[in-house]
Amino acid sequence: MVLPVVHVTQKLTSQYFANGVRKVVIKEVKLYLSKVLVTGWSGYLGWPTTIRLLKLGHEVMGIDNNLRENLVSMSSSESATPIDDEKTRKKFANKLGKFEYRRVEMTNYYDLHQTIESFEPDYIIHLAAQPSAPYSMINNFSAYSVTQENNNRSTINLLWIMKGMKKKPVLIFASTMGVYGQPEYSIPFDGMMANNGKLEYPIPYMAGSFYHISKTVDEQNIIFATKQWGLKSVIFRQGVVFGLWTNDTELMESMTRFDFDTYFGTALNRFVAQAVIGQKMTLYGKGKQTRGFVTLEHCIQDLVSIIDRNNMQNLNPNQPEEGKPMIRNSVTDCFGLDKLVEAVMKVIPEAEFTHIENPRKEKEENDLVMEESPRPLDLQKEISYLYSALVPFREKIRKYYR
Ligand code: USQ
Repeated sequence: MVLPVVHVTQKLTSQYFANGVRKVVIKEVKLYLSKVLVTGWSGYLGWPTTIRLLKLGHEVMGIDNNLRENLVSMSSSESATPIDDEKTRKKFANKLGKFEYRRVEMTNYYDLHQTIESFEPDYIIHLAAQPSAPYSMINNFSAYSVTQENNNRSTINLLWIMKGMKKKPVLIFASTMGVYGQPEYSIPFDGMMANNGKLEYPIPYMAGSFYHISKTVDEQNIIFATKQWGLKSVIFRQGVVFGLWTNDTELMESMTRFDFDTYFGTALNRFVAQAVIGQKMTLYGKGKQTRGFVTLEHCIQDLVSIIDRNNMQNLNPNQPEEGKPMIRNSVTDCFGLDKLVEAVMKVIPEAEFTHIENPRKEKEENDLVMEESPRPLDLQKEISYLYSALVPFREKIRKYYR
């Protein structure tokens, strides 16, 4: 297997204590460092992913067009957490490593092409998209121009650019568990369906919104182009991401964004934001829908583990081969929405909820079973961290609900 991109030799110091004697051992190790292009770097996932990559020694270029920020403000809301401007974030990022950012409109093929050619990434983590299912269901403009056209054009531009590159980067595409819909069968680890014992076909797509359909089309285009042109790609299907805590929280002077509004706030994040201001948590329908949820930390770990080969003796099972698209789920555990509300009420006893008529057309009740086992999670600890992190921004959240 052809491996690394950049070799760096580092000296490691280990300490042993024997009979009270302290020994220092200097060890030579090789680190495999990469150049990573993060699209959507200034978003909820993009910023903590950028930080983690820099901390691990990778070089990062971030691109963004501020779509999320603009759409949230057009929805009369804003991030509950303060977001530093690009220059301030860059200054902070540069304390950790080599980081550059550019304002790039990914639907503009020429600009995107120039940016990628000049940076020559080894990996592209593609997070930039209109990410909201309810936003995509407002009208024909939100469904098509802002969601499907924007998301699909950006991804197809990336694929054609990659096709023409001599040294082809690996594409890591942020997709969604929503492409499965609410299936009755258990979801396989690699998202593929057996054909005569061979895992070959993606399991049927049953997306439940124009947004989720945009991800379905993106996936199909990636699978097709990967096979046709011998590209390397990983389709990364994440559950509903929640929380504000990551392993880098102590280090981060600059917080990531946190949306809580009807369109861009996702379930558990909204519930905690509502509890912070004494607003009843809005449980849609009976609250018996089950979804895959993933903590912010797990999601970043999963994304970065595709790139990071340093802890795996270079045998990272996440490395895709040419022409063979790889599918990965990113989930901590599956929960019914009512269970999440109960968990919030355990942490914040004064929190209340109300059932409201479901504005979405979805199964009232479903089980969701993943073939991979759930990861250890202290849900109450996550909720309680999130609650304390949001308390200072109470007024901003209250303003939205007024
Ligand atoms: N829900 C409520 N109350 C609320 C908000 C949502 O009960 O106030 C319910 C919804 O009815 C739904 C569930 O919570 O059954 C999840 O809704 P959501 O808004 O948290 O998440 P969703 O629309 O599915 O989309 C989010 C992200 C999207 C990502 C997706 C992963 O916006 O970018 O792709 O989660 S997944 O859901 O696994 O497809």
